[in-house]
Amino acid sequence: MASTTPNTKHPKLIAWVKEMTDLCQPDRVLWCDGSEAEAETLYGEMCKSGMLTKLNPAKRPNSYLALSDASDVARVEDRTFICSETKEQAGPTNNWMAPAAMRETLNPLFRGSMRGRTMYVIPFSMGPLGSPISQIGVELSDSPYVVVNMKIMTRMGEGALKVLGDSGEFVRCVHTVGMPLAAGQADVKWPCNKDTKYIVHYPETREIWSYGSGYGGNALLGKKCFALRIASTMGHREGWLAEHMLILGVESPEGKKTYVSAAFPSACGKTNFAMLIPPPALAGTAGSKGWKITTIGDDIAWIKPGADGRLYAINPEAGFFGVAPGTSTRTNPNAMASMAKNTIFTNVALTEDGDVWWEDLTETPPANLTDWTGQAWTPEIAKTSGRKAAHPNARFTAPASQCPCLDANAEDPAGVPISAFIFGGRRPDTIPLVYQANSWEHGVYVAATTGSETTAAAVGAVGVVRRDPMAMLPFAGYNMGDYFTHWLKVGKTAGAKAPKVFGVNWFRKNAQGKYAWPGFGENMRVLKWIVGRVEGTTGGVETPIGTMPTYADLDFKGLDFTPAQFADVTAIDAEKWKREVETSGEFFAKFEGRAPKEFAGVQTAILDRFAAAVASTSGKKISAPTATV
Ligand code: SAT
Ligand code: MN
Repeated sequence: MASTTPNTKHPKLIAWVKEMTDLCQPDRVLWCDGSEAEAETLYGEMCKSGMLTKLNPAKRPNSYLALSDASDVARVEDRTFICSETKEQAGPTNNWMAPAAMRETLNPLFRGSMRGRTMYVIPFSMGPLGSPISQIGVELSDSPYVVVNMKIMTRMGEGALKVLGDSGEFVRCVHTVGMPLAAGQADVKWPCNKDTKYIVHYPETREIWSYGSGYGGNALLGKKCFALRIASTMGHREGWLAEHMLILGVESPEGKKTYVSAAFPSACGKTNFAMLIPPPALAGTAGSKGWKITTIGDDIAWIKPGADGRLYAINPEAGFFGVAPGTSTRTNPNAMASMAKNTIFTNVALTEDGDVWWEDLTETPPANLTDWTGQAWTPEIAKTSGRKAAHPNARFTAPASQCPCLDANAEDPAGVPISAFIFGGRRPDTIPLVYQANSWEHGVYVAATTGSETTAAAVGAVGVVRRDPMAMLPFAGYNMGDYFTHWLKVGKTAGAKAPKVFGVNWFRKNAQGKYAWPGFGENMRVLKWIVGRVEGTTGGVETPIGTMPTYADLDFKGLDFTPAQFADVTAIDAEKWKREVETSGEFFAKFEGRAPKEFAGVQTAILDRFAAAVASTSGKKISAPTATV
């Protein structure tokens, strides 16, 4: 149970908690042990205060619904700062303020910020307890919602303190909702500060200060703030990678396991890919063994060189903080099973029988719901007003241990060896279904040029490629130019043991403007080719952009997919690639000479190969590969 006395002897931790208590002035301080009893008590208190609604235990055992303030529903990138010593260290893609100036800004805000509230001391391990790749953090927060979410998302409590011991290093995380209560003042259901928000990182001192938001990545500081922004700077210094990547295992019918790690910008189906279910023809039937996908993580990977020179990855998280809308038994049965119980839902709709609902969970929406803003909702209301039942960024927080396809080695402190990196975005044209980079340098270039084409759903111009290198644009804790160079270095050190790198695109459209690839479970066919390339058992053809499969190289068993359709998803056009290289070059120019010079070499090689190919086909366009090498 949470206790008012420290459950540690760590002098620096105790002193820091005292210092923060003096600054934030909470009514009381509770040291969390991460026990079930502690969570029970907090859930009970939050149901009483109205912050949570307990769901029907017959439908959704031990699960809760939180509805946030309507202004506090997502990460706030414009309020996110990397306060390194110099602006150059943060680079052109991060907001920066000098550490001293930021401390002067934050100190008055944090002074007295927790009045009327409890400060919870939340020790946690990112990664399996005691793994050489794991790191310890301690979050101080005045939100009980943060405590119960951190219990699901991290290894939280006594175990983490034990690893920390009396003198271990830890990342200091302070979080306040920024809404102190005067004596006798009633609380609101979702406290936050509507006017002022700061998500601040000090890489040099490994500190995170978060003010004014109670939501997800702004408040669960182990996730994007620590596991990506701070950890990426640690990795830069120490020779490892903290990446916005899923990790999955591909098991062949013979039982051989290959691990791959993949990065996609948001809205590309990352969680679905991490939990992919192969189509029946590849999955095998009763009696015949087939291909199987197992999940290590769906969002973040920490990757370190092992003693044998290969790169080993762990998932620093212990749960999934996934987007609910669009998730269903059709798109992701494994995610649905993961959230069947012991789950916190945020900003989804409530059904009449005390369960949850969101857009596309079922084909036919229920007749009556309470929507995420707490108002009555019917399909008619949705039709006339366009009002959604769930917020588009509504989330489920579910324990990874409940995932039916969780990999047997998910808790292995040594991590799993990565054989391939995969990068993809939403590209209606230009980028083929899959291609393999020719070298590590070329692979890092593929990763660094990752991006999605903008759609009408986002503000700004439609149809331009928004670059999101390694899907890390909002998460790199230092200059992305240096980050690219670091990637080059890590692969160079691994040498021949470096993972192979692949670009993919599940979102290619045909001449009719329709998606040309079925996606979802069918992506297994691409994974099978990738594994074959890693093993050296599958063919491919060299093209100006790398090695691609021919129609015969992909396994289309059980799928009616014609060579003409294959041409739709694999054609590469010299003119479009010229533009692709140009716009990538414009993006790299933003880094003022800090983007690696190797990228220019890769670009020249691509253009040269296109020129040669066009010449050899007497001016005709290059089309889908037909012959294998
Ligand atoms: O809010 S989180 O950062 O945890 C999730 C996301 O936006 O990717
Ligand atoms: Mn993410």
